[in-house]
Amino acid sequence: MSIEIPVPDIGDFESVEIIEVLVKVGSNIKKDDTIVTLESDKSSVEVPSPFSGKISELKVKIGDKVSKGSVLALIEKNETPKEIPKETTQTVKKVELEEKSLEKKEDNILPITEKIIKQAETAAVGKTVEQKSEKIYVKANGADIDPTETQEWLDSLDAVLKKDGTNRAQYILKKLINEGNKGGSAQSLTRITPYINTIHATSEMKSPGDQNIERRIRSLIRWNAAAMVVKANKKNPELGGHIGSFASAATLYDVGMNHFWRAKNNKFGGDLVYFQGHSAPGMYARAFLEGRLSAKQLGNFRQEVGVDGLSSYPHPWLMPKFWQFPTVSMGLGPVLSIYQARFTKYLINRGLIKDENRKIWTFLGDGETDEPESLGAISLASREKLDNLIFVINCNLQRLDGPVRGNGKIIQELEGIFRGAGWNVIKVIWGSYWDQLLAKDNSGLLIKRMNECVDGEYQAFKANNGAYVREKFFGKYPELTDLVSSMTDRDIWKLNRGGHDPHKVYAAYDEAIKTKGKPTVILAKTIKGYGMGKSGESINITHQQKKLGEEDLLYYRDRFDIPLTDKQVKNIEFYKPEEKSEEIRYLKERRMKLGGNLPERTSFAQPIRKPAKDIFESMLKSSGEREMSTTMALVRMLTSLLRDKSIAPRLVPIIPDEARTFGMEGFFRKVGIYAHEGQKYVPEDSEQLSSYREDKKGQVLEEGITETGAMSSFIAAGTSYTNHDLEMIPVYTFYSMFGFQRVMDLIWSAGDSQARGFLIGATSGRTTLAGEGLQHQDGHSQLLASTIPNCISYDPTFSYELAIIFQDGLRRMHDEQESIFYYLTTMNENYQHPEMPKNSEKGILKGMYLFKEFNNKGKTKVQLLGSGTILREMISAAEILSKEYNIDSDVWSVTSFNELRKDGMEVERKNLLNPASDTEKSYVEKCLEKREGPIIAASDYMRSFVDQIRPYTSKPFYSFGTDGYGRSDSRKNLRNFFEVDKEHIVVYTLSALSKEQLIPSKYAEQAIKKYNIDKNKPMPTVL
Ligand SMILES: Cc1ncc(C[n+]2csc(CCOP(=O)(O)OP(=O)(O)O)c2C)c(N)n1
Ligand SMILES: [Mg+2]
Repeated sequence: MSIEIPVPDIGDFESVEIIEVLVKVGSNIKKDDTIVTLESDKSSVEVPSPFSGKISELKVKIGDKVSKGSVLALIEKNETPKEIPKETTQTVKKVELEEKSLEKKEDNILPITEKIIKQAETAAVGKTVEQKSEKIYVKANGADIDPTETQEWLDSLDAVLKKDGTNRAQYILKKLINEGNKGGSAQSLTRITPYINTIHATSEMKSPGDQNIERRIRSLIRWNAAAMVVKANKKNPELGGHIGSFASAATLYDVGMNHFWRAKNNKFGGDLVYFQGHSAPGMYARAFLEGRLSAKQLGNFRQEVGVDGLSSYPHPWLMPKFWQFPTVSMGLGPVLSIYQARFTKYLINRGLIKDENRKIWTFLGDGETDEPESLGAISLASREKLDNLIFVINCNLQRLDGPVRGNGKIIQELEGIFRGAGWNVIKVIWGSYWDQLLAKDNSGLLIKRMNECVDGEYQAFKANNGAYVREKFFGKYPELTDLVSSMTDRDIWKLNRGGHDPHKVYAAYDEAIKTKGKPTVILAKTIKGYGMGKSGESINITHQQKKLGEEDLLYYRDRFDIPLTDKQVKNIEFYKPEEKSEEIRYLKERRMKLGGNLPERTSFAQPIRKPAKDIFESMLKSSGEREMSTTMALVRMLTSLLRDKSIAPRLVPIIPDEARTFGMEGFFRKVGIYAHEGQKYVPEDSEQLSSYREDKKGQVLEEGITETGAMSSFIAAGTSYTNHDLEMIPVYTFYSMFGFQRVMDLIWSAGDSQARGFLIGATSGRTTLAGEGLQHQDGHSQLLASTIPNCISYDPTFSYELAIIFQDGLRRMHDEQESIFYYLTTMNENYQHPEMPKNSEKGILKGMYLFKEFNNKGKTKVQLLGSGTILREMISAAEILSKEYNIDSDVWSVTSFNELRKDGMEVERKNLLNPASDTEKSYVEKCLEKREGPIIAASDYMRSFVDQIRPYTSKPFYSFGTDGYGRSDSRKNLRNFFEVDKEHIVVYTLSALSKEQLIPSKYAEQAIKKYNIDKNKPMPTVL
C-alpha cells in the first residue's frame, strides 16, 4: 500500500520553493534519505523520508511551492517492524529521561537516608534562625570560642579518615558544607586550599627514573640552552633571546620528556605538547643531545635567513618538521590546546579516530594567565569533560617587568579560578626538603606562615640567601625559628620549590594522567632564572637577561657541574657527551620507550578524494528568476557536499551561534550539532524539520558566542592532517566584521600552523549589510586578509564564482597539499545569478575576468572593475552609460584584488631583477592593455583594497570604496552615502572621462544635477 510523504513542520516558512528533487519513481530509498530540498529566501533545508521503501509516485517537481502538509510523494513502505509514531518516541524519551534522573537520585541516597536528611533539614532550619541572633562563633581576632567542641569535630574527622579513608571524609565534609549553606551560611568554604602541595608526601607516586643521570642530563640541557642565547648575542647583540624562563621550567619539561610524553609513530597517534614559546632554547638543547640538531644549528639560533638556522620561537611555518604549535603570542597556546583537546574528542566520538587515551599538554607562564585567551575558555574544558587535557602553569612568580602578583599569591588565585571552573587542580609548591619540616609542624604555624607570605616576599627570598630566609621567613615566629635552628643557612637555602623537584613533578604528572572526567591544571612553583645566581636569579630583570659575563658563565658551569674548562666556558662552547655515555644512552632510551622524538611534525594523512563533479555543476548555471545571496549559495553548496561520500564526513561546519542568521539551520537535522553527552532533553522545536538536534556524533561545531573558540576549532580541524593524520575540511562561517578584526592573532597563527580550510566572512560589505550599523558593517576584512601570506582571499559576486573558487580550494589544499587557507566573503543581498560566461574559470581564479562588453554605441570607452555586490552596481552603471550617454564599457568581475596584487608584485620584482630581459606583464596588464579607456574600479571595501592593483596597469585609474565608519540605513541609502551606487559610478565615470579629455565636462555636471549629488558633502571618512 502506498503512503503519502508530506512536508513536515518547516517553522515559519510558507509556500517555499522546491529547488531539488532527489528521488525518482521507482527509487528504493532508506528512511532519512532526502526526497527534496526546499529553499526560502533565507535558507535551504532537505526533507527526509520518514520511511524506507519504493517511491511509487512523485507529486512535485522543481519550482513547485509547498507548505507544511503538502504531499511530496507516495511510497510503498518496506515490510519492517512497525514504525513507532514520533509522538510516542518523544513520550518514551521523556519518560526515560525522568526515570534516569530518578534512578540517579536513588543511586546516591537511600530512602531512609533521605528521610533522615529531611528531618535534619527541618530541624536545622529552625535551629539556625535561633542561633543567628545569639551565638558568637569566632572571636574578632579569629580565636576559637570553644576549643573542646572543635576538638570533638576534629577527632570525628580523624576517625573517619582512619576507618573509611579520604573519599568518605570528603563526602561528609561536602555534606556538612551543603547543610551549612542550606542553613544560611553564605560563605563558600572550598575555593582555595592551604598553600601546600595538593598531593601529600605519603601519597606521592615515586619516579622510576635514575635521578642522578636525569639531573646530569638536565644540567647539560640548561647549559646548552643558556649558551646558545649568550653565543648568539655575542655574535650580534640585536638577536635577543631568553634564558631565565627555561631555567625555571627545565625540570617540568624534563620529567615530561623522560617519563610521560609519548611520540607519534606507526602504532600510536602521540601526545600533543604545547611548549611555552620563549622556552624554545630548552627544546633545542635537548634535541641537540638527542642528535636531532647539530652544534652548528644551535650556533645559528635566531639566525634563520641562511641555512641551518633555528627560529626564535615555535613556528611550524619556519621549522615544519620540528614545531607543531605556535605558542609565543601569549594566551594562544592555552586556548588553542583546549579546543585541540575538544576536537580530539570530537573525532573520537564521530568514529573518525581511535580513542588511544592521548593527552594534550600545555605549558604556560603565570604572567601569561593575565591574557583573557588563557583563562577565557577554561570552563569549556570542564564542561566537555576534557580529561585528555593537562595544563602546566610555571609559577615562577614573575613576568617580564616584575612580580606577577607581588601583593598576593598567583598560585592561590589560579587555584580558585580553575577549581571554580571545575578543573582538577594540583599544586606543586614545596620540594621534598620541606617534607620533614611540614611533618614537624604540629601547631600549623609553618602552614600559616606559608599562607601569609605574598609572592613579592617569596621572590625576594630567592634573590637573597639562606640567612635572609631564616630571618624574614622563619624569624617571624619564635616557634619557626626553633624549627630550623639545627639547620645551616646552606640547608635553608636548599629548601627547594616544588617545580624544581623531579619527585614532586613526577607525582603530579602521574596523577594528572590518571584523572578521569575533568581536565587537570598543575600549578608549579619555581624560581625565574633558577641557577643564574647574581646575574639573574629571581630578580626583576631576569626575563631580559641574555648576556652573561664570563664570571656568570663560570658560576653557571659550576652550579650545574658542566665538564667544561674555563677556556671552553669563555668560548661559550656547547657540551655533548659521547654517544656511548650513560647520559646519551639514557636519554635516547627513554625517548625510544616513549615512542620517538618530540616535538616532531609529520603527516601520514591520505588526501581526501575529489568530490563528484556534478556537485558544483548546478551552481554554474543561471538561477533564472530565482534570487539568492552568495551566503545561501554557499549553504546550498555545502548541503550538496554533505551528500558526497568522500567529502561529507570530513566537513566540519563551525559557527559561533549564527547558524540561523546564515540559513544553516538545515544542518542541525542533517548532520547534528556535536554534543559530547548527546541530547539529554527533548528540544522544544523537536517537531520541526530544523529542530535543534544535538548528538554525540554530531558534525556541526556550534561554538556559542566565541569567535576565539570558533577560530581555535578551525585551527584544530585545519591541522588535523598533521596532528591526527586525518585531513578535515573546516568551514568556519562568521559575521565578517567579527573575524579578522576580532581574532587576527589567531588567524595569523592559523597561517603559521599551516591550517587548511575555508574561513567565510558572511554578511560582508560595508553597504551590503544594511541596518546593522557601525560595529557590524565590514569594509576592510579583505585588506586584513591580504596581510597573511598564505591566506588566499576572494570577494565573489556570483554563485558560479564561489563554486569554481571552492572547488579549486579543495584541489589545492587536498590534492596538491598546499599549505594555504581561504578567506571568502559572502553577502546577504538577494539577486539573480547568471550562467558562468564561457572560459572564465581561469580568470575567476587569477582574480579577474571579462564579465560583459557594452560595445554597440559610440567610440568612448571605459573599463569598469567591480567586486562583490558592487559589481552589480557597475553592471547597472554600464547599462546607463551605454543607454543614456553612448559610452561603451567592458565590465570586469574582480574576484580578488588581493590575488591580483600578489601577481603584480611578483611580476614587477622579476622584471626589476632581470633588467636586460623582456619585460613580463602582470595579469592585470594582460587583461587591460588592449582595452580602451580609463579604469573605474570599486568595491564594498575601503579604496585601498581596490588601489592594490593601481601600480600594475599603465592606464588612468580611479578607485571608489567605502572608507569611513558604517551606519544604520537601507542598502540604497548606504550606497548613496558611500558613493558606490550606480548613480555615483555614472557620475564619476563621466567626470573621469572628461578629466582624460575624452568627453566634455558638461555631461558629468548634468549627471551631478540629475542624481542630486551634493558636491559640498564632506568625505564619508569624516562623518
Ligand atoms: C601577546 C604577547 N604579549 C607580550 C609578549 C611579550 N612577552 C614575552 S615573555 C613575556 C613575559 C612572560 O611571563 P610569564 O608568562 O610569567 O612567563 P615566564 O617567562 O615567567 O615563564 C612577555 C610579556 C608576548 N610574547 N605575547
Ligand atoms: Mg612567570
